[in-house]
Amino acid sequence: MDVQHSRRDILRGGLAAASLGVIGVPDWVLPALAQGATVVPFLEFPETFNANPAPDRRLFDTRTLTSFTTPKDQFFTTQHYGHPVLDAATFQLKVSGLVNTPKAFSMAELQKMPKSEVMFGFECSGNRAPVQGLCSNGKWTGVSLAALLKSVGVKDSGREFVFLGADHGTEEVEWRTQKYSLDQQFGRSMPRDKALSPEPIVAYAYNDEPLTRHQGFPLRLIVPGWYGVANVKWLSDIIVQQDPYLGKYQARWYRTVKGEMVNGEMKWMESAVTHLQLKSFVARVTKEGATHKVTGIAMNDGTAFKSVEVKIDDGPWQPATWDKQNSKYSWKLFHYDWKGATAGEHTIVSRVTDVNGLVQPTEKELENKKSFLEHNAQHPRRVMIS
Ligand SMILES: Nc1nc2c(c(=O)[nH]1)N[C@H]1C(S)=C(S)[C@@H](COP(=O)(O)O)O[C@H]1N2
Ligand SMILES: [Mo]
Repeated sequence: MDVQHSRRDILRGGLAAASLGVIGVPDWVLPALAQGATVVPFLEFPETFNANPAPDRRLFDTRTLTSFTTPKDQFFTTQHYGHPVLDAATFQLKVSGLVNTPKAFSMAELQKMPKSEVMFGFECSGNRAPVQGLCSNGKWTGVSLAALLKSVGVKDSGREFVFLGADHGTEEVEWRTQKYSLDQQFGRSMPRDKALSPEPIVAYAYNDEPLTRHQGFPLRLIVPGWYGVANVKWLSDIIVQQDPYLGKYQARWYRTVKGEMVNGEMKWMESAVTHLQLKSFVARVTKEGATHKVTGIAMNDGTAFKSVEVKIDDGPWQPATWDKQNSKYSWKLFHYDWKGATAGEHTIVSRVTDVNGLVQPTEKELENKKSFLEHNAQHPRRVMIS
């Protein structure tokens, strides 16, 4: 059952939907703080988390979450070479390599092409406890990447699609015993199937306004269901080639190092950071009268969810309620009313399960993951109830 696509799908889903507690639940809009309501502090939350090294990096304070889409000036931001300032009037997106007609597109040309849009929430692959602030959600509008590529004619031999940002820096590139100091642009790649799939968008707008400079003005790649790093900002070049691209931020920086049991043997594998791993966490707790309202965020690659549950201390897993605005590639908000909370310290944790039966892992189950990227462990929050 596909619980996240529409209310009708949810109602058709019968039993599983009932277990989510979605039937008969009023459509709720995320509330700002109600009169007399207070935000319950998270005990491990470092209050100085956003002070440094702002403004180059901004984390979203999930405790202030009051809207489904993140306002543009609160959208998290992080990047490797600062923010280039580009002039939309002279900007060009150059498409070259294994295409029939290499072409440079102006912003005016792109804006005349048919529009595509997607509600997409993503996190940086480095997002993790205790802050979980490297994630946001909103509506992206632009041109379908597949349509753009079809308009220049991709050759059959084109298998690797490289996306370069206008941002660049000097990198020490090592090859065997040699070291070269080279000026390189930020670059990422995708295989042919992904690049020509219907979802990716070359986006020029966020929540119906031009992208901010932080978000990649005037143009960025949006790859619904993939980690932040795939969404190349200040997108200036698309190069179609045959062989895998092995730039620093593709092959070296964004890797996961983990041990996996294969045929009864531990294999230490290194893999690329691509699609979002199944994850949820408690984002915000407010006290409203006798009830503690828990709001959480869940994310994955677009695979439908089966359930999201919340657990207090050593109690049972309890079903949470989905926000009706959730859509396939958005972040998914969920809600849980915690009644009868007693004074003192408590632990509150969430977990999601997808329709394939994949369950969000515990910290313990991730112990063989050495590197911190793609950290989708269940995240117990400690709160003090007064
Ligand atoms: N050109 C360019 N694009 C980039 C990056 C970058 O350094 N340069 N960083 C990536 C990473 S690691 C993330 S998490 C997202 C962050 O996007 P945001 O700043 O809009 O949140 O941008 C991605 N796109
Ligand atoms: Mo990232």
